[in-house]
Amino acid sequence: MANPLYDAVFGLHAGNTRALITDPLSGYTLSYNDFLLLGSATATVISDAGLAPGDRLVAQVGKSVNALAIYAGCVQAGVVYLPLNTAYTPSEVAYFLGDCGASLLVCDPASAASLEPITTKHHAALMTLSADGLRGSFAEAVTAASSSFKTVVREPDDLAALLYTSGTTGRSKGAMLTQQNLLSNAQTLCELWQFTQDDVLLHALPIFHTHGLFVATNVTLLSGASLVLEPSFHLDRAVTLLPHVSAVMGVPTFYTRFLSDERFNRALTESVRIFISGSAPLLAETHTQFEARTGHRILERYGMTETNMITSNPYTGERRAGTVGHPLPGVEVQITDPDSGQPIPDGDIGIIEVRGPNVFKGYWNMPDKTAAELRDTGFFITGDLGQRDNDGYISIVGRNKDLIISGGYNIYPKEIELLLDQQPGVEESAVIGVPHADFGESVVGVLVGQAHNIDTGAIQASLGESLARFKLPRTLVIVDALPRNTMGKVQKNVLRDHYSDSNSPLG
Ligand code: MLC
Ligand code: AMP
Repeated sequence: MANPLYDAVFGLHAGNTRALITDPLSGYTLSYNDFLLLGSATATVISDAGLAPGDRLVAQVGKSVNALAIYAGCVQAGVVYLPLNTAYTPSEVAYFLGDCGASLLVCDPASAASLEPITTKHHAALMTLSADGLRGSFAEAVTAASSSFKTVVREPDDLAALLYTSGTTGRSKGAMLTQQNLLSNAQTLCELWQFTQDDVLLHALPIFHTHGLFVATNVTLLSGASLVLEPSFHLDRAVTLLPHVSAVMGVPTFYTRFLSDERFNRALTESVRIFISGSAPLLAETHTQFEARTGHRILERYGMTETNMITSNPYTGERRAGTVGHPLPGVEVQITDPDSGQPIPDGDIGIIEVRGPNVFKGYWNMPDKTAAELRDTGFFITGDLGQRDNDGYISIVGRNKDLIISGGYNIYPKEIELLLDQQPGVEESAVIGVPHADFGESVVGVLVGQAHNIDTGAIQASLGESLARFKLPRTLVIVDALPRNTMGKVQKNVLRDHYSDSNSPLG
């Protein structure tokens, strides 16, 4: 094939008049063919902006059909797509732009003034696209562009996307995802979850992460199904849309929010054949309550930016609460001893490692980090702690990495601690995740110092200048000292236990 990902996911739909995007409430639809034309016009704009195959395009834009077309346009033009969380601040964007050596940034018109100095510094072009996808210099260029674009030839091992994921050192790493990584995973999931052109997926996830961008979008496109493309998860709209869809993909917060709505019951979910959850742990309790209310057993799967999807509960077999199911067909999982790296027997807890066509190529310009996490044998060390039972079901029991997952967003404590340590009056700090009913976990910052020397309000304001709001500690507490073990290492588990029962200041 000339461009395996483009041809399989997008190109095969040329001339297809069925709806790719649909809004059952307003009656709006956009056919596959019209979306392909939009994607090709987008590819023309990208190419006319001077980007050659392999160049990087960074997009920090709201969720819209035109934003999705940037992904399609990049794949068709052979350009590496790098989507960013819309919550990132200019200083966060500056890092990504500089690190990847982007040629073009597409951002919201409202952010253009603050991002322009950054693109100038990094010699990248800047174009704008509004959240509804209709305004801005990029939108205007797409409207005027030719929708005939000759698809650029790509090899399976060529990069399709660069997705940044934070690291334990506080420095984000660009995961290099190839055409083959994305395509093989989408093909496997499409088959496993039995997606067909009759499906209508409620798509309320952001399209700047693996879950909403690759899992939800590629699977739908491959199967010829339709997407109800919601700008974000809005409970009332989602409840209203449920009778019109056959599939839902979400983070656990979607499901706990559904359960909090008294309209959510068996009748409302009759048309849905599959509810899929991932990106964060789904409590067994949520699984059970969900089944009691609707008769549906949520299908939980497990994945990571670097690996796409790794395991899934079965579609037809038993979906076991509290587990993430079996390795996907063609994907190998081994569970290893954290110290020796050797595989351990079923039932024992160790580090989950994964190998297969889904596993990324390495971190952008970080050979040492790549070597530390991707073994010569091809196994990627996830840093998740898990165990496999006698029936082959894998459970995730913890993390061997200092990571907080809040509402499906990853937050790396180190990044916040580095900033907290610089604040007036703060001698040192520790950032932990504590249980949160809505987001699963929320962020607590523990500061060492004297209360009269520390202005927590000023600290929050200072952090807000450089960090996306979802990363900000919801609570800051001041203590005399941090608990340490005999080796001098901060005992975060002790802090988590101490602050676990509340999201309010505990002193
Ligand atoms: C929003 N806020 C959050 C937050 N999302 N705070 C902590 N954690 C989050 N996840 C904050 C905002 O900063 C704001 O704070 C306030 O909450 C309201 O913002 P909002 O935008 O109205 O929030 P809401 O719409 O309720 O969003 C919550 C959410 C959203 C759960 C629907 O976060 C979401 O869609 N999450 C999905 C993330 C995802 O796709 N993850 C996949 C990663 S891929 P303030 O202070 O400004 O008022 C991956 C691999 C895999 O992990 O396996 O899939
Ligand atoms: P990210 O780096 O954003 O791709 O996040 C990947 C991490 O999300 C994994 O390493 C896991 O810790 C977590 N994760 C994804 N799916 C699940 C799941 N079903 N259960 C528990 N954790 C999950």
